[in-house]
Amino acid sequence: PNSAAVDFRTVDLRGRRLSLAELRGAVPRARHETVADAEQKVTDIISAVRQRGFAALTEFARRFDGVEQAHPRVPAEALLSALDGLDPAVRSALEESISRARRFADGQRPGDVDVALGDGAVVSQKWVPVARVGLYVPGGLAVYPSSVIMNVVPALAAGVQSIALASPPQKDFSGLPHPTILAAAALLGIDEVYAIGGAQAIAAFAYGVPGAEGETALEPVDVVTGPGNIFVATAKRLVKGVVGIDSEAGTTEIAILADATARPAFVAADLISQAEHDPKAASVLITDSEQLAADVREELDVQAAATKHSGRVREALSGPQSGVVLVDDLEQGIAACDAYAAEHLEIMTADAAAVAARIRNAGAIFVGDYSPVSLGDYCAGSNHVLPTSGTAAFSSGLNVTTFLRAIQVINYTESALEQVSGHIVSLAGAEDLPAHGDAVTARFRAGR
Ligand code: HSO
Ligand code: ZN
Repeated sequence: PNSAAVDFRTVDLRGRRLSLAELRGAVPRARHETVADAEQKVTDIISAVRQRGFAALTEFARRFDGVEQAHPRVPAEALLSALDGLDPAVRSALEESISRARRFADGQRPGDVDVALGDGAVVSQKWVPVARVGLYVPGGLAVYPSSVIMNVVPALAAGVQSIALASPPQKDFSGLPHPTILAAAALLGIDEVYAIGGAQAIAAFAYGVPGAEGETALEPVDVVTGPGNIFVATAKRLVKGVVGIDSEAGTTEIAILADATARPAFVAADLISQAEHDPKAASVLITDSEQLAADVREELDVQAAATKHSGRVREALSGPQSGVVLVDDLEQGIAACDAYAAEHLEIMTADAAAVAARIRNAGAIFVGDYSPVSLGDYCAGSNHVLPTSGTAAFSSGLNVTTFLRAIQVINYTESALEQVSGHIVSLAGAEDLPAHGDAVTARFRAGR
C-alpha cells in the first residue's frame, strides 16, 4: 500500500552558492510554531508548580500521566526491589555502560591553574562542583535507563554532593517511573527519585517545592540537566537564569554525511534508529552521490517496513524535518553539516577521520562505518545528552564541566599590589571611578 512508502524529501543544493543564513534556511528542520505553542503551555505549568507545589504536581500526574499519586517521591523500597527484579543481561549492560561513562568522565575533569603574574602576584582558577543538581530522565514513547547513566555519571565525576532525579510516573507501574529507570538509579547509588514528568519536573527542580506539614520539601537545585521533548526543552529555557541548565536537548536528530563509498544499508539503519524515538525526530542524509541517495531510499522503504515501530519511523522520515540534502562535493557537504549543526553527525566517507576533523558544529561526531549513534546512545563512553535544533553551534553536550564552576582566586602581596597601583589609579581615573583608585592608594599612604 502507498502508506507504506517513506516520503523522504530531497533538498537539492547542487550548483547553488548560498550564504550561511541561506544554507541554514535550506537544510531540513522542524518549523518553529510548535515552540511558541509549547512556551505558553509551559509558562502555565511553571506558575502552577510555583503557586500550588505538590498539589499541582499531583494534578499534572493525573492529567498528563493518568495516575493517582499521593506524593511524587519514590520510596526507597521501590528502588531496591527494582534493582532486585532487574534482568541480569540488562544489569550487566548497564554496568558496562556505567564503567565506560565513568572512565571517560574522569578523563574530562579539567585541571586547576595557578599562574604567577609577577613576584607575589598569583591568580589561580579552581573548578568547584555545584552543590545540588536535578536530573531529568524522559518517559514518553520509550523509557531511558541509559539517560540515568548519562546524567548521573558526569555529576558524580564532578563531585556533586546532592543529586535528585525525576522521571514521569507510569500508569503500568502504579504511578512510579519505569522499574528499569529505578534500577539504574539504584545501581548508581541515587536515592532521591521523583515520579514527576516533563515541564513540571523542571519547574519543581528550579524553584523547589515546599513540604506541607510532616512532608519533606523538594529542595531547589543549582543545575537542571537532561533530555526531553519540546516541553522539557522549553521549560529548561524558561528557568535558565534561576538555575543553570545543560544544552537544549530536545527531539533527537541525526545527520549523516556520506559519499559514494558509504554502505546504504548502514546509512538507512542509522537514520531509522533515531527516527524510532519520535514522529518528530529528524533524520537527514547529506551526500554528493545521487546513487547513494537512491540506494538509501530503497533501503529506507525496506527497513522501515520491517522495524517494530514502523509507524513513527515512517512519520519521522516523511516529515519536513527529514530528508536528503544533495550537495556538489564534500566541501559543500561540510558547509551544510556546519549550517545544520546536528545533535548527532555521522561521517561515512572515504577517510572519515580527516573529514570529521574539519567539522565545527555538531553535538557529537561519529566517525566511520563502525561508530553508529546507537553505540553512543548506550555504550561508547560518550554522553548522549546533546544539543539539538542547531544549538550545537554554541553549546556542548552534557559533560563534567556542566556541573562545575571555574572560580578565579586572586592573591597578591603588598609589594605585588604596589607594583601595579599606578595602573589601577590611571584606569580608575579614566573610568571616573576615583574611589577604585583610592582603595589601592589608601594601603600605601604613610601612617595608614
Ligand atoms: N538518541 C537519544 C538518546 C537515547 N537513545 C536513549 C536511546 N536511548 C538522544 O541522543
Ligand atoms: Zn537514540
